[in-house]
Amino acid sequence: MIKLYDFKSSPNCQRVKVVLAEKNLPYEIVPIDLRKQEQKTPEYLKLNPDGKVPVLVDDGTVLYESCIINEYLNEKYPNPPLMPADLGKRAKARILTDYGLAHLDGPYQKLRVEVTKDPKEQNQQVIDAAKSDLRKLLRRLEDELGDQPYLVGDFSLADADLLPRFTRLEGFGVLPDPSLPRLGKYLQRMKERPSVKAVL
Ligand SMILES: N[C@@H](CCC(=O)N[C@@H](CS)C(=O)NCC(=O)O)C(=O)O
Repeated sequence: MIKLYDFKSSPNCQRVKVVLAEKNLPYEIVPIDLRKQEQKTPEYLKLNPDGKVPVLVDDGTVLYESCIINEYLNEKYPNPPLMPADLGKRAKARILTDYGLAHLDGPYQKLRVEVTKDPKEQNQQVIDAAKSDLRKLLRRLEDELGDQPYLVGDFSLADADLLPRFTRLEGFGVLPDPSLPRLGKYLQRMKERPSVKAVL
């Protein structure tokens, strides 16, 4: 059976659990407590030399890097398919995933660091600037979404991969926002999917 080395609230683990649920794949969870540094033990480092969760083990194949794990799951277990048949759209799903993760990461990390400080030490100017930068960057995803239900039409790996980022943006008060109405509705739609409900 598939094994997932998991820390419950980890966003990187959540995107893999969404895909496992979408594919209806049974799996065993091996809890790794990040607070106890269980991800840095010599045994764990043999699975993932980066010392991070998630790790997925399937038929003796050991994998890390959550988005790459999701690509593997989609290729090994093709039903239901979570990438468009059209190669151009597939590439687009990857472009949007990269945009939502890498391009948003600067202001996202600034905001995350600031809002997780003791409230007395938070700098409101830094928070406001990061939120404003994020909303500007999110405009591109708002436009890409257009009138489609999901980022490239049907639900895909792009949606699963970006879900944890969107839920955290909601938690940090970036979303919903009147300037991004489609993304607001999209996030609600995502949260109604059984796979997402199971993970959140
Ligand atoms: N790029 C990796 C990042 C994994 C990652 O940063 N995991 C975090 C939890 S969300 C972690 O294990 N942090 C503990 C540490 O760095 O010691 C992926 O997508 O899987």
